[in-house]
Amino acid sequence: MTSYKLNNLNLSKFEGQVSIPKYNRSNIKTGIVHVGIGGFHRAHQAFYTDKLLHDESIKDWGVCGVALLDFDTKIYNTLKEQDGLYTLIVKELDGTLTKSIIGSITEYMFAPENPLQVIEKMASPEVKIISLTITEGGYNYDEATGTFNFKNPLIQHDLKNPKAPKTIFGYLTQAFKLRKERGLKGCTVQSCDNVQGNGHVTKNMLLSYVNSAEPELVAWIEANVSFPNSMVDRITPATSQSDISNLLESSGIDDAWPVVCEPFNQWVIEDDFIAGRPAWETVGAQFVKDVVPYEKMKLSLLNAGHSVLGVLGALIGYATIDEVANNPDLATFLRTYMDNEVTPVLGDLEGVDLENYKESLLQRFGNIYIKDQIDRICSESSAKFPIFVLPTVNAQLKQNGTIEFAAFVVAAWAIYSLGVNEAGEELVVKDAMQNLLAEKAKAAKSNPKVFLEIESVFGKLKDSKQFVDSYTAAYKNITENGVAKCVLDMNANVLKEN
Ligand code: CS2
Repeated sequence: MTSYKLNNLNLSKFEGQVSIPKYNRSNIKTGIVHVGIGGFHRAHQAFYTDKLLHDESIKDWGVCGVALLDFDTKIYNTLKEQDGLYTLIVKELDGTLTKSIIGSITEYMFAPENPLQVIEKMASPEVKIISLTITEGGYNYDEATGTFNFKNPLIQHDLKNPKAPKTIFGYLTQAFKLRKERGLKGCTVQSCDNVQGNGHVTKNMLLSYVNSAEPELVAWIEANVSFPNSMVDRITPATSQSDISNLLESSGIDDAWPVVCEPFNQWVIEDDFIAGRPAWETVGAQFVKDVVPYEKMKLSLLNAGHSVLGVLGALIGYATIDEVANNPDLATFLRTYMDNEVTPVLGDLEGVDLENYKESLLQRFGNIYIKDQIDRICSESSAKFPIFVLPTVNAQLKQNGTIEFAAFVVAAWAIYSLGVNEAGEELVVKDAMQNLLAEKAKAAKSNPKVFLEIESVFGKLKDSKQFVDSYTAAYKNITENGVAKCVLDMNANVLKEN
């Protein structure tokens, strides 16, 4: 099949092959600056916004995608070469691929190259929303102190170099400073990351930074910026080389970085947009008064479920999540964790069919076409465990509930952090705290508790005798018998108890 480079000029050539944006992209004004244009944003918010822009009357909600980190050069260059266009490939449950070219990213910027351009854009009056996918770790929250981490060298850099920042906090501060000086209105900062109370956390972290960098701006932000909480969901594995070549061969689309994802998508948002917002509810988003229960449910069941399968699966030697989820023993283990340890702390989830939700998660994890990489899931676990798993543990400990399965997973993570699986093969440990994790993991071999001393991850968990005992026993058990055998025994014990 003849293939063409994906860009504006060639767009119409793909019509008929895949769905393409039907709206006139050159007429769309930028209303949203989005920071973090990785796969997730492109499978989620940009996808919803693209659907919305198909209503020809909507012209104000184009997205300017900002690549924040040096490391993001490749995605920036790709979007630049492709005029912001990319292909979204949905891997349906029966293996069919539904492909659409997404057009909602109409501008793109590379912050390290031109920080002032990004600050100006964020301060521009037509921009009503600054949205973020900066990862769990990007919020710079210190679990040990419950406060903003001023020790982070990048934060220190931003405090010293306000006009050439490196973190989102430096950018937002400068943009709001300009808005204030120019007598402009404020806007909404919308976090789209997997963080409990992501809007609240964004606000608290930003205000801590501003209080130090530009104290006189605090009151202006409090009065002029809103921070809605939201729950975001769509499993988006890393794009593989074969995804790229299949697209080229099957549809003739030469796209350097398509995005692959599952069919399921959900976006639950608090309706708190100080400068207005797109009618995302017309394309499937839900606006609710209180998003907290939804977030809690998703983080502690879906994301924690991922971490459970990821860490256990990695040690056994699996490569993708579907392989682990389709192992009946591990699926039973996960389901028991969800039922016995997570469900009791979820509180009231009015209108949610929890049984159905848990069942559907196991199906989504088991989708054999998604091939979600365990390496992706286990990456940055030091930022994920405190959000996905440990709140459940702390809540269970408070109400004298069981924490045995969670303690087992934490023990597995300590062993995982040694960087070798049970077959002696090397694991790709990718984590901002990698060195410390490895150091503690080594020391944990003779004294497992040492791993729990990483306070910025575990907080005060090392002081809980119940947790430490359960974790230590699990650590010993895994080392002696291996994950698979332990899982089998734990499942059998649960059966006996019931
Ligand atoms: C995953 C998430 O990174 C992770 O550990 O759990 O990326 C997950 O796939 C998304 O949150 C799904 O909505």
